[in-house]
Amino acid sequence: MPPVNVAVIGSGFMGAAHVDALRRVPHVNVVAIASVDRPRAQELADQFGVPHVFGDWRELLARDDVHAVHNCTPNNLHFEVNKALVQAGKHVLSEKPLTMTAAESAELVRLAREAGVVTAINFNYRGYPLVQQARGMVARGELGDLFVVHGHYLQDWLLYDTDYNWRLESSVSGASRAVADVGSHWCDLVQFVTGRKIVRVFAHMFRAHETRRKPRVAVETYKGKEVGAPQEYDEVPIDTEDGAFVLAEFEGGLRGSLTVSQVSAGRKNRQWIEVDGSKAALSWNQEEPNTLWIGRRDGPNEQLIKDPSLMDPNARGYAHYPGGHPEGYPDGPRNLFRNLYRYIGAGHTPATQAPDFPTWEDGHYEQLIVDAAMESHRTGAWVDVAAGGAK
Ligand code: NAI
Ligand code: SOE
Repeated sequence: MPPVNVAVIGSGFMGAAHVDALRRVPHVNVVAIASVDRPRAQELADQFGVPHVFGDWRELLARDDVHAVHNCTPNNLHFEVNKALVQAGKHVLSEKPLTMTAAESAELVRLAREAGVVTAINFNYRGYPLVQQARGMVARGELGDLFVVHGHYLQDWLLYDTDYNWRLESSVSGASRAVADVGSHWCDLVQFVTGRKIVRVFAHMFRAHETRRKPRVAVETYKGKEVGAPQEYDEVPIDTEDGAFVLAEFEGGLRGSLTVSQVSAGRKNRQWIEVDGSKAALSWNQEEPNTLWIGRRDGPNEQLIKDPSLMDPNARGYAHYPGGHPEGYPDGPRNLFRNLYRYIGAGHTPATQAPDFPTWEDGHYEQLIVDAAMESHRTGAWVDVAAGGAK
């Protein structure tokens, strides 16, 4: 299989994570990094042996030696950058959220189909071995009829009013923050594991801080926790939610609930899912991803440890080391990128083969869920996840 040449846009938290993961994917060359932070992009390029660095991502568009691009920019650039890339004929992996509105994400899906390129979105938590195992167990009916899905996504990095990042600015991040930023991962994960879409939501959003102290210098994602309270700041109003409670109805009448919060002390990235069925239940926690809990009524509960020899064939390929050797956050994207480039390398398209990675269609559907949650919060009513735009 000839190698696929990949460029990464953005050199922040995720730009660096993508380069690192891509370097561990077979048949992929990372050929360029583009970022407005050129010095940091150069530093990454030197570290990982990447030949080209650009200050402007548009320089990638006309290059025939760039086949695919990863968009790791802040949310407000996703639509413009993703659109230009597919129109230039590039395969694109976008960071989540796909765009800031469902109208934009519908347009992107349409444009990508017209261009005939392969698109993906980084709902990276699907890439964990035990998440794949959980999906297989549900699909094989090991849980029986599904009754309830519940869980939460809790963080503390925005707990204090001195914590700041571009995600707190709706013009950069979007009208929803906690739900779109991390609740979207949870919704994607439970839909992936159960194989059922969320069709209706009832949401109540809340804000712990009406104003925050914005430092006069930019603070990278999570770094505010290390540097402490800013010495020089402006007090600014906040118009996005610090958290939410979301009730959800899934296809087939399955019901669920999600609590999401970015102000829960001690919780770092506690993304926790539980699926309860008529025969058994399962739960998985992103902070302890190498254990899958299986609950039973008439027998002892189990803790399945990530160990390829104990896992199903569908999940085994996502584990790269024997049992007792934990695999973690950097390995999820690596697995999804592997699937993506295996698919592109084999010349597949969605018309010829179902993708084994999250796609822009999934990203668009998430955007519809986020929009429905915001409308529900505004109106105090259940809202259907509209099937508007491209499905
Ligand atoms: P960040 O602030 O750490 O990095 C953003 C990068 O984009 C910076 O290097 C910045 O210089 C660059 N940039 C800004 N404007 C640009 C432009 N016009 N052209 C080129 N580069 C530009 O942000 P972070 O945390 O890396 O987030 C980036 C995206 O990744 C967001 O959409 C976020 O939602 C997503 N994300 C996803 C995660 C996941 O687990 N799937 C984890 C963290 C972030
Ligand atoms: C910050 O809340 C963040 O980095 C999100 O942007 C990511 O998508 C999530 O995976 C971890 O937390």
